[in-house]
Amino acid sequence: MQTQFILIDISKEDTNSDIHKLRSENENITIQKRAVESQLSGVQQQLETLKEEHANVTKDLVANLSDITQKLESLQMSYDNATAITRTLKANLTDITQTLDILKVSYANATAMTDILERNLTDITQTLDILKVSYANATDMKETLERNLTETQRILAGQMNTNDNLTKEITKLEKAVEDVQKEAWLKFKAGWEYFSGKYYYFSTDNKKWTESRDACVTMGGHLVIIETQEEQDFLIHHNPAQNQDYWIGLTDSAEEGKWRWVDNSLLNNNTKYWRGTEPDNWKDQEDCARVNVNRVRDSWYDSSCEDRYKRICESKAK
Ligand SMILES: [Ca+2]
Ligand SMILES: [Ca+2]
Ligand SMILES: [Ca+2]
Repeated sequence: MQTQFILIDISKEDTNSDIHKLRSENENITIQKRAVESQLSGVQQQLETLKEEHANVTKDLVANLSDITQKLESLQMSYDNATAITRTLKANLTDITQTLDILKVSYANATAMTDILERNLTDITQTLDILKVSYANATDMKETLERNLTETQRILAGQMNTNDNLTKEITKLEKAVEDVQKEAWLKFKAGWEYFSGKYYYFSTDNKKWTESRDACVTMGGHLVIIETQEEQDFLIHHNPAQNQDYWIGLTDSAEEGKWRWVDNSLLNNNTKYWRGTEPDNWKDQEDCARVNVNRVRDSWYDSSCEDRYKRICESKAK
C-alpha cells in the first residue's frame, strides 16, 4: 500500500491508468479470489469428505482393533491354553519318559526273568522227562511185580495143593512106616533080623533042602539068595550061629554043575564063595548048597539035598 501511494503522487495521469489497472487487477484478484474460494470450498468439501472418511476409517479401525484385540485375547487365551497343555504334555511326557524308563527296566527284568524261567522250564521239562521215564519204569516194575505176585500166588496155590498132596503122601508114608515097624516088630518077635533093606531068618530046626525051601516060602520069604559080598559078610558074622550049617537057596539039581538060585537066576561068577575045592559033587550026590557060618568068607559047600540042616530065609522089607 505504501508503494501504491507513492505512485499516485508522481503523476495524475498515471493515476487514472493506474486506477484502471488496479481495478482490473482487483477484478482479476477477485476472480482469482473466487476461484480460490471455490477451490477452498472444494478443498473444504474434500476435507469434510476426508474427515468423514477418516471418521469412518477410524470407526472401522476401532472396530477392527477391537476385533483384533478380541482375537488377540482369544489367541492369548489359546496360547495360554496351549502353553498349559504343552506344560501338561511336557509333564506327561516326563512322566511317560520315566514310566518308559521304568518299563524298560521292567522289560529288562522281565526278559531276564523270562530267560531264567525258560531255563527253569527247560530244567523242569528235563526233570519231567526223567520223571516220565521213571514213572514208566516204575509202572513196568509194578506190572512185573504184579505178574510175579500173580505167578507167586498161583505157585503158592499150587504149592498148597502140593503141600496137601504131600501131607497125604506123608500120612500114607507114616502109615507105611507104621506098617513096616509093625512088620519089623512082628518079624523081630518071630526071629527075623534086618540088614540093608532085607529081613533074614536063621532057623534053629533042621530040615531037608526042599523042606527048608518050602518053609521059607510059608513064612513069606525064600531061601537066601546071596548077591553081594556085603550080604555074604553079614551072614557069616551072624551070632549066635557060629560054626553051624544053613541051607542057602542055591542048587544044581536041574543040571549038574549049573548052579541056580531059587528065583531061577544063574550063579554070578563074581559073587560066589565056595570053600576050597567045593563044589565037589561028592559021590555024585551033592546038588544043594549050604553055608558054614564061621566068619570065613569062602564058606559054601555042596551037600546032599537029603541032609538036614538049619536054613536062612530072606524076605524083602515091605
Ligand atoms: Ca539075597
Ligand atoms: Ca551037584
Ligand atoms: Ca561037597
